[in-house]
Amino acid sequence: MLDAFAKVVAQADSRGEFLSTEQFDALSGLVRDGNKRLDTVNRITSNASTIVTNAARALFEEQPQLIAPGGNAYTNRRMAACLRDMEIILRYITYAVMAGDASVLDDRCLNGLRETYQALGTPGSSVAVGVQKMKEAAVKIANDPNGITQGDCSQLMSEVASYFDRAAAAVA
Ligand code: PEB
Repeated sequence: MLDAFAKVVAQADSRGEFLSTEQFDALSGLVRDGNKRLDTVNRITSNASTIVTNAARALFEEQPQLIAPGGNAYTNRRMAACLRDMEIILRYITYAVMAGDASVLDDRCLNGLRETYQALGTPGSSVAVGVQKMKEAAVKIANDPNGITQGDCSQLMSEVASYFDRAAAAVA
C-alpha cells in the first residue's frame, strides 16, 4: 500500500536517483492543494450513508429484478450485504483519495472482487452501476461550491472520479 509520496520515493530509489523536477513538482502541487483533498475526503466521508443509500435506491429503480423474489438483493440479508459492499467500496475510495494513490483500493478491496462476485452469482455489472451512481453523488457533494473556500477543483474531481471508474471496471 502506497501513497503519492511513498510511490514517488520508491520510483526514485529503484533508479538510485534523487527526485526529478517532474516528481518534485507533482508532489509540490499535491501539498499546495492539500486542503482541497482533505475537504473532499471529509465531505464524502460525512455523507457516506446518504451516498450509499441513494445510489442503491437508484440502482434498484433501474434494475428492479435485483429486489424481486429470487433477485440478488432479495431478502434483507442480501440487501444488507449489498449496501455493505457499496459502503466498503466507497470507504476504500476515500482512502485512495486521501493517499492520492489507488494502491490501497486495488490491494485491499478490488483484488479478486470480480472472482468473488462470479463465485457468489452476484452480477458484477450491477455492482458497477451502483458504483457509478456513487461517483455522481460523491463528486456533486465534494464539488459543491457552497459553504467552502472556492477554487479550481477540476483536477482533483477527475482524480476522485477515476477511483470510482477503477472500482466499476474491476467488477463489471
Ligand atoms: C465482497 N460480498 C459478498 C461476499 C463478499 C463480498 C466477500 C460474501 C460474504 C458475505 O455475504 O458477506 N467483502 C465484500 C467486499 C469486500 C469484502 C466488497 C472488500 C474488502 O471483504 N447484490 C446485488 C447488488 C450488489 C449485491 C448488485 C450493489 O443485487 C451484493 C450490491 N454481495 C452482494 C450480495 C451478497 C454479497 C456478498 C447480495 C450476498 C450474496 C449471497 O449470499 O447470496
